[in-house]
Amino acid sequence: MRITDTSDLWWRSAVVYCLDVETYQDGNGDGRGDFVGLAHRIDHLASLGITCLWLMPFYPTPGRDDGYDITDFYGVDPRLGTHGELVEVLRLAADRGIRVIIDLVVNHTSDQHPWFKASRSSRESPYRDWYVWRDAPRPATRRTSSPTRRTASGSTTRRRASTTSTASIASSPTST
Ligand SMILES: [Ca+2]
Ligand SMILES: [Ca+2]
Repeated sequence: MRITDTSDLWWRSAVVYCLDVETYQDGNGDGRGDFVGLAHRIDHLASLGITCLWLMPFYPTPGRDDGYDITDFYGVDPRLGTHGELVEVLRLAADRGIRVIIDLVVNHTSDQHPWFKASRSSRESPYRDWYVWRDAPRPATRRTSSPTRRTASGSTTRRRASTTSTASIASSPTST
């Protein structure tokens, strides 16, 4: 018997609910969703029968890419709450038997992230090769307005538009 035969395959039977804290429930009346609001909705989510809560990015961000342009992977966007309020949501969810998973956006950052700023500042920066740089602008290519594209086989795949836009921000040394 392999060790994987007895591993926890919880996701196979999980009921996953994905939400953006910013657009879900406002807890302080400023018109923007936040962790205090989400905390007050945990029992509602539990009553729906969900077993896993999937949170879209809630990190500090300049907000140019719907929160996918992150400036601190360890932070909480102060407009959405504090680390303590995040922990309270995690505690409440765990108490109701709900797992919490989060979007960890590791393939790009905001152009305001300290890693990017350091990388951009010098070819000798230890962060230089954390990003892809080129000496000349990439030749203009035809851009499509739709995030949907066709694969060679003809099937349709959906790309996250935000990934495309931030990647272009992070890979262009001429952008600011
Ligand atoms: Ca709010
Ligand atoms: Ca968002």
